[in-house]
Amino acid sequence: MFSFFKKKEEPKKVQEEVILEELVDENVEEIQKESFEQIEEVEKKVEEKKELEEKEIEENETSKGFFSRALSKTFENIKAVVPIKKEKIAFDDIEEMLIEADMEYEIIEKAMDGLPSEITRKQLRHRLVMLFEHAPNVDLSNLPKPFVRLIIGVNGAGKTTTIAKLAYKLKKEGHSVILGAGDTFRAAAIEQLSTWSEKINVPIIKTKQGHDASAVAYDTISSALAKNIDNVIIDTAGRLQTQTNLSNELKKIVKVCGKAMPEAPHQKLMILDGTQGNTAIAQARAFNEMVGVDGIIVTKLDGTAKGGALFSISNQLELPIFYVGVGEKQDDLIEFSPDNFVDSLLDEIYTTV
Ligand SMILES: Nc1nc2c(ncn2[C@@H]2O[C@H](COP(=O)(O)OP(=O)(O)OP(=O)(O)O)[C@@H](O)[C@H]2O)c(=O)[nH]1
Ligand SMILES: [Mg+2]
Repeated sequence: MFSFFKKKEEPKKVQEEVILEELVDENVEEIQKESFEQIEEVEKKVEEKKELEEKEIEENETSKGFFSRALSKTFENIKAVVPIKKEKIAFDDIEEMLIEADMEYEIIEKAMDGLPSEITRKQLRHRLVMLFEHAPNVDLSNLPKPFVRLIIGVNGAGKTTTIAKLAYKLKKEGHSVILGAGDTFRAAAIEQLSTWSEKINVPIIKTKQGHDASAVAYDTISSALAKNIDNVIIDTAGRLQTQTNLSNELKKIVKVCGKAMPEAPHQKLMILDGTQGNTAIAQARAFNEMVGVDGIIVTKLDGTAKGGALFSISNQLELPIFYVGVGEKQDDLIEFSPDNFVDSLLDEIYTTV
């Protein structure tokens, strides 16, 4: 009997133990699986964060690299004043360097007020970045559709070329674009933009020379609304028979844009020729009085030693610089970052980072 019970009991106990063990195993497995998944999740997040940080560093380095290559003429002049990189640089040398780069004296005085006789990178960086306090204030996540940009500026500043570069950039980023050939004053202007539109494969709305520019603006916005296009970029004439004519035409275009779409144009962008240095400021003021300017694009920085004018342009006009043009090709447009611009300049003269 005893043995019978014992015999019967034993397998039961074993069975229970097995079940218990299995249960424990399953639980452990479950817990292990869950914690593995959690670890994997955390590891994935860390990896993603690392990738993002690396991308950001890479982008900053690329942007800094662009500035130093594009502004090589400006930087050469600066290096003539401070040929050897140092940890601290004399006040007078910094002043001379900024004059060489075509920064206006008034701005230099303002930027350097109260700095010691030997200036560190950190001290100078803070003052220079401050000059660009009119940072772009656009909520990129919530743009109206289409987002309408009106491009204005004197003739030869680089309007048409910049429109092509901007359209190409937006397209590369996955946005749709339509161009409006609003410079109806010259036949060549319409042709120039048409050629670009074919080259970068972006649609264009145009009319004949001498026709109403504001009608082109209206049609371009209407077409974008009908076709669900993200961006409208409208070219304008840089010169008409008189300044009053130009002013009236621009005002009319702005008004008619608003009729095609409330709030349009969303950005009136002034194109300034960087080789003109500080004289471009007077032009911008004139256009600002005509129709109001929301931001600046400075072109032709590749061919000038006057890169320091960027400080004066932004500071005097109290406007943000959105992009800079650094060549004649569709790729030669850099998004302007005050931090990267100032850092690439300081990299040329300071040993410290
Ligand atoms: N090196 C250089 N040349 C540029 C840049 N941007 C424009 N250009 C050149 O400057 C010249 C004038 O440019 P456009 O785009 O025609 O200027 P615009 O303001 O449209 O001129 P109008 O139509 O006459 O009012 C052209 O030869 C362009 O190739 C730039 O960033 N760098
Ligand atoms: Mg043009």
